[in-house]
Amino acid sequence: MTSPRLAEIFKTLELDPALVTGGDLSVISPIDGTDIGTVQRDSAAGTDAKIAAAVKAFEHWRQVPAPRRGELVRRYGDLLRRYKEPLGALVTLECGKILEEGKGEVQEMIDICDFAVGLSRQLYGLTIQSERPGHHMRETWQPLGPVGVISAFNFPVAVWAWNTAIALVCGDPVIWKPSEKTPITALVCDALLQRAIADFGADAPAGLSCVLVGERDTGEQLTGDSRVPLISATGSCRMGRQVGPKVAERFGRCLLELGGNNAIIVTDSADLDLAVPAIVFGAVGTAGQRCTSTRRIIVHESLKETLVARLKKAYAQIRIGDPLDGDTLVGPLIDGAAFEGMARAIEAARGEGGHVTGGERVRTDTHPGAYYVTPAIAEMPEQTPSMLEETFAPLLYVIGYTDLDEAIALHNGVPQGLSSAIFTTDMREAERFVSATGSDCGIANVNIGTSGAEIGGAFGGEKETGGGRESGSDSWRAYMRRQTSTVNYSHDLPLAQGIKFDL
Ligand code: UN1
Repeated sequence: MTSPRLAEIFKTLELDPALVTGGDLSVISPIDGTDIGTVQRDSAAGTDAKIAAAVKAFEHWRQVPAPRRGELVRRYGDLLRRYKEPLGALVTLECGKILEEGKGEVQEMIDICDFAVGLSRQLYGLTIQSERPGHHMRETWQPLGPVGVISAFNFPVAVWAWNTAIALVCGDPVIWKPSEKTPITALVCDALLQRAIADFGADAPAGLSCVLVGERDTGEQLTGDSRVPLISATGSCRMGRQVGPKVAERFGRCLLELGGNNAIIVTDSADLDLAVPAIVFGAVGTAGQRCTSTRRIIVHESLKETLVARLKKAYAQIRIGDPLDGDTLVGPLIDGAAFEGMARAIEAARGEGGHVTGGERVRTDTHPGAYYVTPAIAEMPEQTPSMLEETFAPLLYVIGYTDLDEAIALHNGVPQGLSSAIFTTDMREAERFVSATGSDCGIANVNIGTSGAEIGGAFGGEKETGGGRESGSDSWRAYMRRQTSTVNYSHDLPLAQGIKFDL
């Protein structure tokens, strides 16, 4: 391991540095573009063996009572509470989000563990009235089997935890293929879970959790394996387009959480003291690299000039720099490709008649190997073709509107459907936005921004976002199989629908 910061984090976590030394995949910190460690890729045979171990673990785990399974998740949550600081710092070191957000992610892990512990006593099914005398119908939710989790660099730990805490209480082992850009946080989260598993005793087999380190071919092997009944994948629409059909081909289940193109409508009655900070956090938080980041503002023409002026003033105060420094609000982009994507989108916006401010690369003298940018605002003449795409960077488009129907049509006029918000003090406008004729997204907020969802709700979106729901509410159902049972406790065999079949 080459990074003293990483060495210190490993020491605090009481983990073996061998985990990140001597492997064949080097990990680059986006903070300064340097190597922080190396991890070992899994071979195809190694991947196969890990999937087999998960299948074996399932045979036992599915028989452990759900509240007892919850006990394992509770212990894991305790470990996360203890190690929130170093784990948060590791998230920052490996993916570049600011420390506050790194710790926030660990907090999300803790919260979902708490949620899952409660859930472990609430995996309720229905009882149903039978049309036949002496019969009883019920629905039972049974464990499903090993769950494959594919996660992205931008939420390197929380998204896995949403899946894992729920899957574990549902009776399912988890096989995790993290982004190749953030394998260290994955190995560390797994090592801590293995610690909880070891302390738990014989009820929890080691194969309950594993990490597959690798690139696209490893992901393909996982998605193509029919021993894995559910693939929960977070990433780009392009990735989802490959994963979805591959899993469907073998009649597996997919939970897709793909790209967003999240907008905020700012109406003429909006409280700008709320709207401005919400937009700034949504657009520049995590350097615009959340799937829920605010990408488009649709503002009433009467407020457009005022809003843009206030946004520019706020943008001028944003402190861009080392995400480990407590003062920083915006850290680096993940890599050079992300910067090029942003530069291309800005060029396209200009070509479409947009007026763009920001978007320059900074700190090249002190951090030549890293990609720090000033967040950009693009005032657009209309909703142009380049606005229909998700650019994973702090680039915010602004367009005007005159009536709410038009604003909602613009809002919904993109292929993605993850998160959305309206800022208004008019209850008719607010209710319209969250009605059947309002936002078409999985998340529709009033007077709060598009990002920073709580774990208690179901998280996910419509259209090209993929339709999956993770995290809270009744998302757990995706991790179990529904079984309908009709039990005859009479001495006769009446058939349904009154059919007579006398022998
Ligand atoms: C993601 O970007 O993949 O709403 C997930 C949020 C977070 C989740 C984002 N709780 O910003």
